[in-house]
Amino acid sequence: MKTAVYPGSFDPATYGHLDVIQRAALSFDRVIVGVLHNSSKSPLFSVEERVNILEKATKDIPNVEIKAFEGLSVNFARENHAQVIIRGLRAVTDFEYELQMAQTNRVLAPDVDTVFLTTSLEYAYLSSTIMKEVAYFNGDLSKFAPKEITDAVKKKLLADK
Ligand code: COD
Repeated sequence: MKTAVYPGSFDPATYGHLDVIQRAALSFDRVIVGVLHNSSKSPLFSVEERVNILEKATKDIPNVEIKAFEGLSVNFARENHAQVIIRGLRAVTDFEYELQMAQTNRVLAPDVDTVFLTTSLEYAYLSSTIMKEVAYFNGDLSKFAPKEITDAVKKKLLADK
């Protein structure tokens, strides 16, 4: 069985992330999305909220599971018997960081490979950070993520204003 993990912050998930998940699910028997619980960062959404958001958004894809994880992505991959780490690539700006991370992961775990899925053109500009920035100024988020997610982002960001 070919298993892939797709680790990330997903704070929160966007159409860009969901597109990568859908496409990975076509190529692997099992895709486990790993939501990083990083106690040194203060994300907008708690890890439980980020997991919940992704579970709802991927409920119709039978071979996708969502799990929280702490620590190294390669350990998360090994714990889940995954042969592959999926990462998304948007632009050259992603490439340097992603290459360094893939190479480091290969040194740490030669049995786990990284597979890059290039962004779909319509989501090439999109990130969770961009979505939160537009939400903060009460802009239209409909192109960035499903309504359930964009409503949750606005609720969080506009409640404190
Ligand atoms: N289109 C395509 N791909 C996209 C898009 C888009 N619009 N938006 C985001 N992506 C991709 C990103 O390029 C990334 O590959 C993935 O989706 C997740 O994105 P984010 O921003 O939610 O998550 P990141 O990049 O902050 O996640 C970083 C990790 C949590 C994976 C990383 O910090 C990590 O592995 N941490 C654990 C410690 C570790 O193992 N470090 C590596 C050793 S150096």
